[in-house]
Parts: sequence; C-alpha cells; structure tokens
Amino acid sequence: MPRCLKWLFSFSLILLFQSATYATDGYKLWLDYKTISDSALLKEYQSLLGGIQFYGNSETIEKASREIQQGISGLLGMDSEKLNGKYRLVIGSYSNLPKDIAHQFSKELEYLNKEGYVIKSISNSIVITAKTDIGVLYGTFNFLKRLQTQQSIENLNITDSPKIDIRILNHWDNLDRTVERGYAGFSLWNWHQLPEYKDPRYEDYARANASIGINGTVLTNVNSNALVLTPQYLEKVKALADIFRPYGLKVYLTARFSAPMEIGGLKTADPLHAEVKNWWKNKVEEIYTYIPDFGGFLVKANSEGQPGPQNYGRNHVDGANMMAEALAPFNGVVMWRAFVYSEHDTTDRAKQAYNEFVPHDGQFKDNVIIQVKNGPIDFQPREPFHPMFGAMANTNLMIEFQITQEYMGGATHLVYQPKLFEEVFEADTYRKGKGSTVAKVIDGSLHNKKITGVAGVSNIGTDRNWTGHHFLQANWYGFGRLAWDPYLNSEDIAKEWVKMTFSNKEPFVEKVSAMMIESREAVVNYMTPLGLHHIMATGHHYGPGPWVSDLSRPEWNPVYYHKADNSGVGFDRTPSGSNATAQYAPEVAAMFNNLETCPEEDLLWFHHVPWNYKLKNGHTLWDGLALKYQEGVNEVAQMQATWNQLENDVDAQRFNEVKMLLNIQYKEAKWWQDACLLYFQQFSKMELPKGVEAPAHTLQYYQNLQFPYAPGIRPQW
Ligand code: GCW
Repeated sequence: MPRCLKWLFSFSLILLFQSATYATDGYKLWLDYKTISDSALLKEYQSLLGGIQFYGNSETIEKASREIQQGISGLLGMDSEKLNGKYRLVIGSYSNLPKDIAHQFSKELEYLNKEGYVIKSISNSIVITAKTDIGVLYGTFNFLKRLQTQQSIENLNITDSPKIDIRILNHWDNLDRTVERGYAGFSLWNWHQLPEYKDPRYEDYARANASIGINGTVLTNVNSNALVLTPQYLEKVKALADIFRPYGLKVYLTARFSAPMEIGGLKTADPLHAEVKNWWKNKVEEIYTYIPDFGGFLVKANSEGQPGPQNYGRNHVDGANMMAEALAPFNGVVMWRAFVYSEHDTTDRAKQAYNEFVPHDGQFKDNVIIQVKNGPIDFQPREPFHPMFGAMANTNLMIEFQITQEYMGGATHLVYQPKLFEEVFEADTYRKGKGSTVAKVIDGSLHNKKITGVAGVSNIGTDRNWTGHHFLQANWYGFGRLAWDPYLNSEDIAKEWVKMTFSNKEPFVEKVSAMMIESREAVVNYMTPLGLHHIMATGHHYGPGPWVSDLSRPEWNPVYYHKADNSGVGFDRTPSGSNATAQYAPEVAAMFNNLETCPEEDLLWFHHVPWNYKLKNGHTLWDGLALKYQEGVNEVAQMQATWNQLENDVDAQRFNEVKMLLNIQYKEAKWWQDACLLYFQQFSKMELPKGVEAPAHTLQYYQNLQFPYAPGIRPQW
C-alpha cells in the first residue's frame, strides 16, 4: 500500500476508534467506566489497588468478578490483572472467604441482612464480603461507584443493607410489545423470539438493576393478559428468569383474576369456589416447575374494568388470600393493588381506596402486600401522601411510584423524580405521633411489618438510551437507590448519578444536579400549581385539558378535579366538602383543613378558594396562580440556559439530544401556561398580572388540538 494510503488508513482507524470510544448514545447508563481524567487521582488509585482475589464459584460471583475487571480496567485505563498497588481486593461471601479473613467480619455481618455487604480495609487488603453472593455483588457495585465518583478508597469501613425487602419495577408491558404509558419505544421482552433468542440486552437490564439494588421485576402489565400464565409463555418467562437470576433479580407476573375461565376452561373465577382455588394452586405449582424462585403475582382487580373478586360478590381479602394460599408453600407473595375507584361512588375518588381497604386491616394473609400509589388520585406532579399510609397497622403495605411520566410530559420532559419520591417518604402521617413518616411506614419500622416493598412503574423500553431521554435514566437510578434506602437525599443521588453518567467536574456536577432538583418544581408549576391536579387531556394525558367535561365517568373529567367556577377554584376535601381529610390522622387532617396551615402547594387539592383569596405572599389567588405558571416556564428557560452553557463538558450526541428535548419542554410548558390561564380566566374574569406573558393563541385554539397518536396510550381506551 502506498505510504499516503497507509497513513490515511491508520488515520481513519484512529477516527473510527475515537468515535467508538466517544459514542455516547446512553446505552451504558451509569455504568460507563470511562478512564478517570484527573491524572493525579488516576495515579493514586493505581498505586492503591493491587490484585483481585475472588472467592466462590456461583454465577453471581462470576458476574461480580467480570464487573470489577471491566470496571477497573475502564476506570484505571489498565488491565486489572496488572494491578500492583498497595491493597489487594478480596471479594467473596463470608462462608467462602479464607477463615483467617472471614473471622474478622463476624461482628459486622451480624448487623447485615441477607442482601447487605461490608467493604472494609484490613492491613494490606480491601475486603468486600456479605452473607450471600448477591450481597457481594451489591458490594462490588458499591466499590466501583466509589471509584466512579472519585472517593477515597483508604481506611474503608462501610456496612450497608437494604431497608426494604422487595424493590421492584412494574413493567406495564403488553404481550404485543406495546407499553401502556411507555415513552421509550417498545417492550424489551421480545416474546415472539423467546425463549430461544436471548437478546444480550436482557442481561444488561438485569445488571443495571443489580447495580442499584433492584431485586424484582414484574414483566407484564397490570391490565393483564392471562396468556402469560400458559406453558407457551412460561417457557419464555423462564428464559428471562434464568438470565436475571445471577443478578438477584426475581421475576413476578401479573395475574388476571379471570384466568381460570380464560385459559382454564372453568365457568367461574369465584375465589371461594373449590375448583377455582384448586386451579390457582395447580397453576402456581406449574409456574414453580419453570421458575423455582418465582417471586409471585401482582394483581389489579376490580379497577378500571379489570376482573376481580367483586364480580362474584366477594371482596379484596377473599381474592388476595386465595392467591396467597397457592403461593405460600413456595414463599411467593401477592402484591394486591389498592388503585380502585368506582363511577358509582359519588363522594370523592380520593377517598375510595381507603374506604375499600382499611376496614379489612388484619385480614390479609402474611404473604399479601397491598400496593398503594404514592398519592390518593393518580401519579400527579404533586399529590399529598396517600391516607392509607400508616392506616393499616396489621397489613403489609408497599408504595407504588410511577417512574414513567404519564402525567409529566412523557419522556420529553426533564423531570427529576427522586425529588418527588423523597417528598413522599418524608411526609409525616402522624399515625404514631410526630415523626411517623411514610418512609417508616414503608420500611416496616412503624408497625413492625413482615414484608416491605417499593414498586416503580418502569420507564424503560427499546430506545437505545433505555428511557427515551438521557436524564430520565436518573429516575430509574434514583428509584433504585431510594428503594434500597428511603432516607437518602435526592440531591446526593442526583450528584452521584451525574458523576457516574457524565462527569466529575465540580462546576458541572453542581450546575446539572441543581437543574435536576429544580426540574420537579418546574413541572408542578407549569402544569398543576398550588394543588391543581388531573387537568391533563383525556386518554393519553398529553398536554393540558382543564376544559374536558364530557367523559362518561365523572371522575375521568378534569372539571371534576378543579371545580373552577365564578366563585373560585379547587376541590373542597375538608368537612364542608368531601371530608377526605378525615382519612388522615387528626393532626394531619387539622393541618389540611385549616387554610392558615394547609401548605399552599396543596391548597387547591383541599380547598375551593375564591379568586381574590390572599396568598401568603400577598397576591390574590388568581395572580398567584398565573405567576406560578410563569415561574414554571421561566424555570424551564433557566434549565435550557444552564444546559447551553455546558456544551463543552458533554459529548456532542447527548448534548444535542438533551438540548432538543429541552426546547420541546419549553414550548410545552408555555402551552400549559397559556391554555390553563386562558381557561381559568373565563371564571376569574381577572387580568393577567404583570410579569405573566400574554398567551400566544386563543383558548379555542388549544381546545382544538388533537393528538390521536400520542405515545403510551392505553389501547382499550
Ligand atoms: O393512571 C391510570 C393509567 C392507566 C393505568 C392505571 C393503573 C395500567 O392511566 O393506564 O393502567 O392508572 O395504575 O392501573
């Protein structure tokens, strides 16, 4: 080859290599072990880390070993076999470690639960150990995180255990691969090609979950399809479970209550009927022949048209206990959802779950967990905490968050949700006096619960970057972290994620994490400020629709929730209205009932307030509302400005993708502001205050917008 061609060839190879190295399409999530760019730190780590010794030979240990090799080679820019620094890494479960090392940990291990771990420096070693290999894997990821976030690895003495048992993603994935409320492509599960074709992505998914301590996944939609319980599908489920197992990720399925009729040929699904009970017993036994560590069922019953025990004059206890009995011999659980409301109950949708479930406290079997959404309506940008938290002292009860952004702009809007999760966990239920936080209800400590859990409706799909928007990976990440420990601080989590995902550079971390923290209040402000809720457009919930009033069920209409009229706006849930506040502990009810003490962020959730009511800052309600909308829009503008300053700190691909999405978010925030203010202005009949931009179009223009193909729509609706 002539010289110049040779040169060109090697030059293009370099370019190719470079673009491969710097291709940052987001696929690697927070596990992109890029070489540390701070050369002093890099040298320091290289001088500290010696060889790696693994003990144990399970598949989980193999994964941990591969992870550490991959992580260290990447981060330290050298083959991990060549390490010859001061401390060797000794990794293995207590029972596999050499006795002389293991015995030094017997004290620490006493305090760990079966998934916890210890990372400790002893003489010339750093030891990562645990009671189980899964604990070792979690410890390994934690050690790597220390390197990724550039923390010291000397004098380590870390012990950590998850505070919650079941830390689970709920996929609302259908068997045809559409995803209800999914905004990141199609379902990851390629049912058609399973079980033979094992997409490597399945393992990457399990590994990502393990890295943040998620230990369960419900593969299918709560609006369920009984077919997944047939042998044809169970074989496919088994293939996934086999891939996930080494990562400590258990598989669960949604169980359609009418399955005994649909796939079992029975005439009834009555939970008290002997044949039905038997059918479920046999079905469960069959499932365990495929998946010996199957986690159990998630059930949506008698809710939004799903079949359930009430179809047979039975109640939730009858239904849940019947399934629990079948699962008990295998240590399986039933997660029974409390998301129920009926169009025939004219009181207040916010009250219905409590009314249907709380009277049954103490009647559910030990392996039933009631799964309760974080707020009493439905995953709004802000809701007060659900009154069921702390109200069922004798029933296992888990919380459900929605990581996917059904009511927050889909995957287009940058909303950092761990801020929301944290707010809910910190809320005080007062069920056992001051300090009875939701976190204590959920970690089981308030009432000494047998099983505890946190569920998050997944925002993951086939999009190359998994979540549709690079920043929404942080919501998956932060969900996992808070499910592990609901007392963590959301800002710390944001910083940790930014460092692992983008860069450790100080000003960058500060600016980006501040932007993330701000983003949660921004979405509240530009969509539903001051306690407004459920005013999204119908069906797809994309964009504003406060005017919608013609749906068949009253509680599906936004007008049901805001109750705007000439006298004011807001839902009176105090004793003069629906009295939903009575479902909270007396201290909390009193706080919400009183206009003086009700937090203004929840004002219109609990009160119908005149347009000229004086807010704490002296503005009238109307002016305050308009200014809040404007604040939300301004906050998005600020997010854009922050991001635009950071062009040189981020790879071009992610920079541009985020930039384009922020532009859409700004446009849509403005749309929310204009449409809502024009609509409410018909009732307030007041001018927009100074500082609030005039709407770009007429109210009619916004009312006429149609989005028949907005993503994530529920097919049946
Ligand atoms: O908010 C509603 C959603 C439905 C969802 C339901 C639920 C899976 O609009 O799409 O159904 O909540 O949580 O069951």
